[in-house]
Amino acid sequence: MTNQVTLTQFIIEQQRGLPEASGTFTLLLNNIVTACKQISHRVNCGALIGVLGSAESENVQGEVQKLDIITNDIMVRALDWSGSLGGMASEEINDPIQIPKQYPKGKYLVLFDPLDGSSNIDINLTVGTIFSILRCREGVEPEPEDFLRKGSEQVCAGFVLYGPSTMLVLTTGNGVNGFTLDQDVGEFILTHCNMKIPEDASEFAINMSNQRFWEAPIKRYVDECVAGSDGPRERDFNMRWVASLVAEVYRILNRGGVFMYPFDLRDPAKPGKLRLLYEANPMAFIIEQAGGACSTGRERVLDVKPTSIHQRVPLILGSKNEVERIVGYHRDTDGAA
Ligand code: AFP
Repeated sequence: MTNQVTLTQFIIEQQRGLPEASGTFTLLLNNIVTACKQISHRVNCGALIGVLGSAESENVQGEVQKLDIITNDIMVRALDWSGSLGGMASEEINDPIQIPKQYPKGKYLVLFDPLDGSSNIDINLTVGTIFSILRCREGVEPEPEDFLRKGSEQVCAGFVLYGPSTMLVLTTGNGVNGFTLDQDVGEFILTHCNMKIPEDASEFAINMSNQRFWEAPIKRYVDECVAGSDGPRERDFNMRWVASLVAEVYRILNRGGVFMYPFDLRDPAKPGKLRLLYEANPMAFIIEQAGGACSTGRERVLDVKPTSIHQRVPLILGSKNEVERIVGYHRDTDGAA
């Protein structure tokens, strides 16, 4: 028997370290992982199972859905019966998802994006599932306000990457660990212990086509990266843009870098594209636990007080020294205003 550590063993051993643990969290995490294995299978089948384009309908974001709604249903069905949840919130559903009356309610809330990067599905590029877990009052129907909690209150955050391999990246506040799905056995195996992000980096990720809508601090940072060794940074930079947050974050966890989806001058009511509760917050928790930093440019993401479930925020995350430089540029600009 190899000395591989399965996700199940890892979670149970972590639970042993929490004397008050009742096993409810372990069951919840196990159910999330089961849902993600099912989603991985659907994604890996791609056009073979004919779902691409079949579930044509508009979601609450006004976007055409394909596998989005199917993966949302997989997550809901895997979680709603467990007795561990007071409720759920999904990128695909406008209002919080209630636990059916026939099931007991529990002490956790799960907020998730079932298929991040879904516009990549049709072109067979990496997509993923992002989830965030909060505690809630037990046995009562959660109010919308129960979901509107700062990211610093998360008890767990993770994402599953459906790429060349299927990987789970997870934090419960004691560092970040990566698990690779052994497709033959159907178990996630610990392959990336205690992931740490290099504090310096020479790779940035941003959608350059939005350049004319950026604020000055972002323009300054990107211009300096593009100027490379001829400019004030005196070294060359590389650029990446996968249009899939999970892929960008996983790359940064492995080799450093900085990801930016900044405030966009096009529509002040839409301060960025990424959603706070089920994209920015879980990624911020993971990035900080791995030694990186995550900011809106003007505020630590985990300190942002949410005002609505589908609220968007500007998102700058990655290698600590690069994020701090960008935040400094925002301070310079705001201070000069
Ligand atoms: P989709 O899920 O609609 O593909 O959006 C993915 C995403 O929210 C995030 O994963 C990417 O980093 C970002 O949007 C890509 O945005 P652009 O398509 O504007 O580059």
